[in-house]
Amino acid sequence: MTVEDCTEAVPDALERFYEQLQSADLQPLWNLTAQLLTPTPRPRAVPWLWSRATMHPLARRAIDLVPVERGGERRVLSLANPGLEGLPYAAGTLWGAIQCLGPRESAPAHRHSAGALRFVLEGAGVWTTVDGDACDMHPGDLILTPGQQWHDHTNGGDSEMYWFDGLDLPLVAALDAVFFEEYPELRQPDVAPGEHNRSAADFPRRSENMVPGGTVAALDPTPSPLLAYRWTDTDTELARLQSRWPGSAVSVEFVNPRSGASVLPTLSAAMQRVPAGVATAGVRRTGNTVAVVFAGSGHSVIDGQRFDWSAGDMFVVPSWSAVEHHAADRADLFLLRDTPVLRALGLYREQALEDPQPVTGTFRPR
Ligand code: 1HN
Repeated sequence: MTVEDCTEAVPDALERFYEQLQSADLQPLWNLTAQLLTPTPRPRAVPWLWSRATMHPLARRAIDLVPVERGGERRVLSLANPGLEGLPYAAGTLWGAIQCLGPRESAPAHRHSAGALRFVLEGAGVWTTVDGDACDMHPGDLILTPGQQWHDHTNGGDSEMYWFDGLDLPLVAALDAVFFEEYPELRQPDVAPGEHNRSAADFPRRSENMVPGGTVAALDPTPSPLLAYRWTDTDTELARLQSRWPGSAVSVEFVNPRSGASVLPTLSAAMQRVPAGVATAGVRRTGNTVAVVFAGSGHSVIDGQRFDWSAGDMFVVPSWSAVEHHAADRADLFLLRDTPVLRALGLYREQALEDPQPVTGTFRPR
């Protein structure tokens, strides 16, 4: 065999070997290392924004066109991150959506292993019944429907109601732990007919239901027994923090009053208030964030791209993206995160950015 024969034989042999690996359902790590072991997280989800101006008329149209009934269960438009190639997920681990109910409609009772929360955007007269406790919903309220608890939504009034749904469904699906069940009837009975918001009676102290953002240390595999966090309390607490640190952004995290942990084992929920003309310090953190603009206007810079926003807009900050929020008018941002999961698994990291990010482009919403 000549030298030439040998060098020709080797590529052939290697090619044949790779074919054999493929037919044996084996893959060689030496060709995958750079793609699998990235120096820092490379989420497939991209920074993205859904404007109220686009979403609201489509949700409104769905009220006319699509009934809420068994099978479909909910009138929900999911935030589908374009980086996730058609999946109905806001980010790799988080579901985000706008849900609406027309006058006198009910969304049927069911339960699932995925944990959910609702942040109310606009409307009146709706309540969500959670394991028999009817929780009234007003704009700015946070309502929990923890995993495996029966829940249905009822609009007892004459106006349309719109809220944000946040769930850990993509994470639960990735863990192959999805369970779903319909309740035998359309609505569950109230445990105490006519008496709403029973969970609040046991936990009346605001100071135990919300804490300054970034101070939660506890982890708890059980969800909060308090099911509704009221905007009036959130607003009061933000105003109190703001008077202590005038001219700075402040935030509260909603907590489980029994343990001081995040509201759900998988999800944290917080509200950040940024005064007019103020910007938050730049940061990267592991884990995904879905932000819902409750009030005000401004812009966020995410990995150098500028995202302008105003009330009712929703946007995603994927894991390890650099982010800072700038308020034009005083802004209140509701923030949903998967932080408790990262912390429980020893994967949580954050890194303060030394300088404001240079802006290299502006996002144009569809
Ligand atoms: C769900 O049960 C609700 O109960 C909303 O309102 C959104 C998204 C995925 C799976 C279940 C609800 C949902 C959901």
